[in-house]
Amino acid sequence: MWQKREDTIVHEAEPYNAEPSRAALAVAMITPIDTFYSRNHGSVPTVDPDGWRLRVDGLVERPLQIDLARLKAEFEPREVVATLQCAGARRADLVAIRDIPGEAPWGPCATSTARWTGVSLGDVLAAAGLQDAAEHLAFEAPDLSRHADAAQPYGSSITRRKATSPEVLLAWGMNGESLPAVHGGPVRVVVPGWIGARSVKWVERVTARRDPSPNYFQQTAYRLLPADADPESADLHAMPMLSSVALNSDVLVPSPGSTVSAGRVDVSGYAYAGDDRAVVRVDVSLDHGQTWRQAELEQDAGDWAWCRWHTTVDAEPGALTITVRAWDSTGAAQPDSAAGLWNPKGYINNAWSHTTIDVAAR
Ligand SMILES: Nc1nc2c(c(=O)[nH]1)N[C@H]1C(S)=C(S)[C@@H](COP(=O)(O)O)O[C@H]1N2
Ligand SMILES: [Mo]
Repeated sequence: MWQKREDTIVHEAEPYNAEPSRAALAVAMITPIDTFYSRNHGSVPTVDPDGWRLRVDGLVERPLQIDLARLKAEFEPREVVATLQCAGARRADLVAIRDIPGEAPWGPCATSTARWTGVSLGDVLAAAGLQDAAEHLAFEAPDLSRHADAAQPYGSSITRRKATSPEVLLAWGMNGESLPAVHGGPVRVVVPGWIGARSVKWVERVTARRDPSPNYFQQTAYRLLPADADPESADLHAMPMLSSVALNSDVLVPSPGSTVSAGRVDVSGYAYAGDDRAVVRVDVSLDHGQTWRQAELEQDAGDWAWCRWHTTVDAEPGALTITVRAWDSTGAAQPDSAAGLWNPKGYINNAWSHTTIDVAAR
């Protein structure tokens, strides 16, 4: 479906929610379009590129209405290699601790990297003239989600500070092709370093506001609740709205449960630090975190892309658990326990990952 690989793991066919296998995701720094995960809250809308318009309104001096040709002609083209990661990535490890009803058990591959082409949102906002009072930029899309309480189209917002950073794009290109419908074509927002939910697909309106978007997906979903909160009755206003992506990492090869031959085993994976942080080190442990060795980091693809890593371990016959954790440029490391991070919506599991494989005698 949606021209994804045969081995894609489909959590839900409609709305379409799917992530690649670890082996497929491991292949390249830039994730091919047929491999890139896809997360949808409603049906993928069909938006005619010729009829598409972007409205820019709210707290601006000059409200705009721009078609695709003008967007391409009037603003400087930009290309950014950026990783998107869903706030629900690695939820499966939280579900294993305690069930999370109604949320897909995403693995680590709700994480993918593309070369995005478009224009800086900040350039378009400058043309509209942001008023001083504008603190948030809200995005609206036409896709209707039944999951929202009062069913409503998808929307979200980001702060003025992030929205005017040059890496935030209105993108129409993905890996050199025109943006496919399932990824938000003809035009989507790409907010590098922030949870995927803020990169609104099929964007048709940008509104400058004093406050965050009133949309369900800003106000209710994507808030981090404490473990003992009831999502139905919690006072959400006291709970943070998720923005930047947490420092995270996982093993992609070998996959959990696979069998390898004893001896030298190549291990590889990714690490990712959101927003203005960078991955500086990745550690691998073969004794559940008692002792660590450093993995080798591969050359990165710029500030907004994940960091791929690899190492070789000497494996003895029997069960082997490979534990991984990353460190970022602020000196922070991932937390050790997924149990300690469990939350009722299953967001942001960035605990050390444990991958257990079978090592067969040669
Ligand atoms: N309009 C719209 N934008 C959206 C969504 C959506 O359902 N509708 N899902 C969001 C979420 S939660 C994520 S993780 C990313 C996924 O982008 P992708 O499908 O291109 O991988 O899109 C975001 N943008
Ligand atoms: Mo997401």
